[in-house]
Amino acid sequence: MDAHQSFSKAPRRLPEVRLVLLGERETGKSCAGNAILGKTGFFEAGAVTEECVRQQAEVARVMVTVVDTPGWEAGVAGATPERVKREIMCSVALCPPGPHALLLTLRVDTLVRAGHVREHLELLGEGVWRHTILLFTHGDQLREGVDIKQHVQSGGRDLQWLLEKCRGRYHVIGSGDGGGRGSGGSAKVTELLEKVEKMATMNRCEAFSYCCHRHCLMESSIMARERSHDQTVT
Ligand SMILES: Nc1nc2c(ncn2[C@@H]2O[C@H](COP(=O)(O)OP(=O)(O)O)[C@@H](O)[C@H]2O)c(=O)[nH]1
Ligand SMILES: [Mg+2]
Repeated sequence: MDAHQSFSKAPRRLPEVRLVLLGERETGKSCAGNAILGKTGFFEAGAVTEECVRQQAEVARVMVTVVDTPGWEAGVAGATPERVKREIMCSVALCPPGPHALLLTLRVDTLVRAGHVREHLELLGEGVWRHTILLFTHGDQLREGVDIKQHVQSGGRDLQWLLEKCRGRYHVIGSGDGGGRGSGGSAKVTELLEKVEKMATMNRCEAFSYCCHRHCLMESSIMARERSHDQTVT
């Protein structure tokens, strides 16, 4: 049986699935978004994502919405431009009433810095962790003989901290996963959607909406301020 069909036969609580991809630049957010939606070209991979982009597709007879976001730079704390921070804060407003899951992309071949991740993720509030799944990307780059479970278990303190914050939720994806780069990979997407459903059940199917409203209000007040500033200077 096709993996997507088996997902469609599983007990379903969510009539649709809404996801937001967050992470450092070049961790593979846009690629992962394409893999989830089953086609390359939904999101522009390999180029800097300047603004949030929302795309939708039916996956296993469920409408899946994915919001791709600009990533933050690896490096010094506090160096992320306000523009990127604003995009992160408003990403959740692009899939009202809020995403079921935030997928935090982490490359398997790069050291994780929890403080840096936290600085950006908690722009959405401390409640963000309840809805976050660690999405390991570049799964094809795992060291030979090491599977994702071993990679996670042998990860350093920063990774363990993130894992604990996400109550052990993680998934791995790599080139070839998803309909875009080969049909054999769709099982990985199916598994991911099942994990999202499971987490949503734990969250009583409540979307990540509280912060969404708070930050939408914040955003509209920023925009209003900018507009009034424009009017003042012209
Ligand atoms: N080998 C490998 N390369 C990947 C994978 N995912 C993304 N890439 C490459 O990593 C680069 C950045 O990917 P992209 O999705 O644009 O990252 P983003 O900046 O986080 O959106 C691109 O050149 C992709 O082709 C993966 O799973 N495996
Ligand atoms: Mg991108």
